[in-house]
Amino acid sequence: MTEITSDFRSGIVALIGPPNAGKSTLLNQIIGEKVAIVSPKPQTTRNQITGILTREDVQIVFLDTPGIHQRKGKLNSFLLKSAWDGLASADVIVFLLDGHLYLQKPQLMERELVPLAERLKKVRNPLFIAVNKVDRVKDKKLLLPLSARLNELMPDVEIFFISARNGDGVQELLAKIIPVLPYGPPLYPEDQISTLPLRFMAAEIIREKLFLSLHKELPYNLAVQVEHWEETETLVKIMATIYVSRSSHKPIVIGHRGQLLKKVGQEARVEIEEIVGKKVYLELWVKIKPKWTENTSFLFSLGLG
Ligand SMILES: Nc1nc2c(ncn2[C@@H]2O[C@H](COP(=O)(O)OP(=O)(O)OP(=O)(O)O)[C@@H](O)[C@H]2O)c(=O)[nH]1
Ligand SMILES: [Mg+2]
Repeated sequence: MTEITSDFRSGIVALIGPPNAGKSTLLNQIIGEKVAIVSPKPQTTRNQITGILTREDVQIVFLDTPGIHQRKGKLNSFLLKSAWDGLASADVIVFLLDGHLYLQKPQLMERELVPLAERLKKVRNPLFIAVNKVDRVKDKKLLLPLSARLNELMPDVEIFFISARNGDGVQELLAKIIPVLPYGPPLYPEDQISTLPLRFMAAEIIREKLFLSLHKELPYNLAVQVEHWEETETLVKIMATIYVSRSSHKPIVIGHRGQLLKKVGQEARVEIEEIVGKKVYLELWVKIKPKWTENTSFLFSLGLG
């Protein structure tokens, strides 16, 4: 057990930024384990995801949030609320953005950054900017105009250049965050890495495998819920439902002769076994739930809103 001294610090750090910036990847990199699902598609994260880092001198609860975007609809507005709510409770905010993408698409940078910077300027919490994916930028000098623009938009905010994927610059960022956190005892046991229930983690892993296997609008129109969880000493039996919004989506999710669903189930099972530390029997069902993305009570049941 870590000995708690009076100079122990503990606090909450929110990771916020546009979709696909690498927030969940950064969380996993910092925690050293996969607590958040990741995919190349934007809007992978839907709920606030926590990851807890405990060291000799500090405990940080990181809040990974859904990417900030400008899309319409109830699901999207719930996602935005969840992202901005993350800020209210945070001691420190890390604003993460995809540096490589903005080098390719300067107009997108203006479109995404300007409204976000305006909003972030109004929050009082200490703020850091992390320009991510610098592993994809061979000539680092190319990043200078981006940092100049960020300086213009958010003067006095320190900028870090990081790679959430390989960890470059991440310890330097942490070293700046820690002294800003308040003194206080740890809130969670030192071996706990998230506050999320295993049932939720399992549903997320299934959703990640679906995100990776499906394309176009389909991933955005599905939700996963664990309906049944039965545990013995050596085995966990899980039954989960994949909800799709249209009848035409159901056969796509199931795949030819059930191949896609089978693959998703196998991939998810292996990872769920890792987190529960037991053998897993996983059963997946696909159900049609028209317009679920606009259904408030269903969104609540997914932990949104
Ligand atoms: N090359 C490179 N790719 C990265 C890095 N960080 C994240 N990625 C990739 O970028 C994609 C998006 O990463 P996520 O971590 O899911 O991004 P996010 O900000 O959580 O996205 P949302 O949850 O959709 O808002 C994934 O394909 C990651 O593998 C990085 O430092 N370098
Ligand atoms: Mg994410």
